[in-house]
Amino acid sequence: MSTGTTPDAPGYPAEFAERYRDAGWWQGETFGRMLRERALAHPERIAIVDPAGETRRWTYGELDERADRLGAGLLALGIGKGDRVVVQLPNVAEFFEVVFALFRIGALPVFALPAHRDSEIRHFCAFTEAAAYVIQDVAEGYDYRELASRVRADVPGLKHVLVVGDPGEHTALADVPAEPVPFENGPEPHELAFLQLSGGSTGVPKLIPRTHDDYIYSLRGSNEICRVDEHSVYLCALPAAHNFPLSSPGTLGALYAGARVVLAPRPSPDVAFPLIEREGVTITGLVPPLALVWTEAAAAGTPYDLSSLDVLLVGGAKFSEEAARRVTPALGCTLQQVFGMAEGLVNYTRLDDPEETIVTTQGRPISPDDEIRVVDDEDAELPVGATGHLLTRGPYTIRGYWRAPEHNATAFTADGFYRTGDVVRLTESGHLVVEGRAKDQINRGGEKVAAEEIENHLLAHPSVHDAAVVSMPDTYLGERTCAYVVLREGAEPVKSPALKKFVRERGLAAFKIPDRIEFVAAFPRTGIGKVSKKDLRAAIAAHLAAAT
Ligand code: J2J
Repeated sequence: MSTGTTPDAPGYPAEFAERYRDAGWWQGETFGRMLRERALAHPERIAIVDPAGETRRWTYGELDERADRLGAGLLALGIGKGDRVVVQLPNVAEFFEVVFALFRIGALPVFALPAHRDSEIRHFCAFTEAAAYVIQDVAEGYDYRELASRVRADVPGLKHVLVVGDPGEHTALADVPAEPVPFENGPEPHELAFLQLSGGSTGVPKLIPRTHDDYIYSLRGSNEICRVDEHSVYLCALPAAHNFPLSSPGTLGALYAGARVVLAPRPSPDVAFPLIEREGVTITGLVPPLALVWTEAAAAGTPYDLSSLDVLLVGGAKFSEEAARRVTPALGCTLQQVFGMAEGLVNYTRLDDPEETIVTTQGRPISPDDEIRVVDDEDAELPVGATGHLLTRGPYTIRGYWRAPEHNATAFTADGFYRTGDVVRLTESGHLVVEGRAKDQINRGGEKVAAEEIENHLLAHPSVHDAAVVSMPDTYLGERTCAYVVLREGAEPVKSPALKKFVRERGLAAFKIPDRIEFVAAFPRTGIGKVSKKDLRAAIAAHLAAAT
């Protein structure tokens, strides 16, 4: 029998599960038990530092007790094992209280981002048949309670909205906790722990089912590679729900190690640098545009002492060699490139790799059991050094998305390799270099935008006949989005600002709104009549180059 398989998602075939257990990768841990063990071992040690407002410092004992009480309260509300709960919180301590409460009772957090709006949240709540949706009252000037009211009106099955802060018409999270009860029905290590979001290339984001066993292995492996131990202090500068700051090695890796997590409400140097000095931060992770901003701020001279910082992880999008070379001189820490994906596979440069390797590659896999194939368009394996499609299979890479059998048939090979959509090359030393992308996605400084999703929003406009969204080069973000639009003949003409406004008002994350819209009479076509996005990308790149 395969393990972790549910009617909703394919798990690992039995022979693989056995191999991963025998090898010691899967050690039969769960998140709920893990936190309890840490809390028993060092109850007084600080686990979470939340500097927003008056700084809060939760010990391991306190986090454990809060998770217990909230878990009991959620059970009393009728939320139980296997139920989905959409969690959309900024970087606040309650994120961990909620997530560990859910882990403990075996309910599955669905990790939404603070940037998500009506269309994404409605989809997550409806598609997962969520029992509850957890929000902050107001963050960065946005009132999530109003969003929740609209979503509830559209998704009647959504029974509970739980609010950190002032609940308005909903329920305050602070009113939910109850007396702890023994959780006899907690999840098993091979069962699902949560649903993570895929960057995606399809009309709606796919959900990624991760098990306790597989994810905890990726944390343990990451900790070893990034040298995270109980003395480490991890700064969570990116949105906490992102897979990178969650697990590479991230906040969950830090908690696994018994280390300290410091939450940055925003990732800018004016917020992060004082926190690094004050809290003695040793390690953090950033996407390339932020790494550039930090490098420049430090090189220009900062009054803050950053000398505690040992390691800066940079990943989520390609970090240029030139930018990579500037990190250590400016920030005085070791650069570690990370090329990962919420579906599983994570690659790191090693801290003792030669500098050339650190600045020119995106690292090598965590596990000796991570299988890597670089193939051509026909799935034929290419020799080492050739550039091709990256396929992967291993002890923490999913075998299928959640409730997506049709998509799984093409996103995975028959023998269970995940088609990453990344175009890579393997070096002689076994390191991967990301050369490009075959998936129909824009990587906007680490934020992933699925072209089809945005095209669908554009097509909803009555004047739009056809739409094709492509990436355009950008010195800061690496890529931005450019939407090519063909207007409907005879329809009311629409201009770029009005069309952007139309898309924004449909309710979606701000980073998905096209940066630029180009109106054309027709799209270039490939030999077989498909829209040639390659030609569109070349056209906008040439146009931008000519303009500068
Ligand atoms: C080029 N492209 C990269 C890199 C990710 C750690 C780090 C990142 C993610 C992440 C993650 C890249 N160079 N260094 O989950 O645990 C692009 C690839 C990849 C996609 C995955 C982690 N690092 N990418 O970014 O699920 O295209 O995960 O397939 O958001 O980001 O995106 P996501």
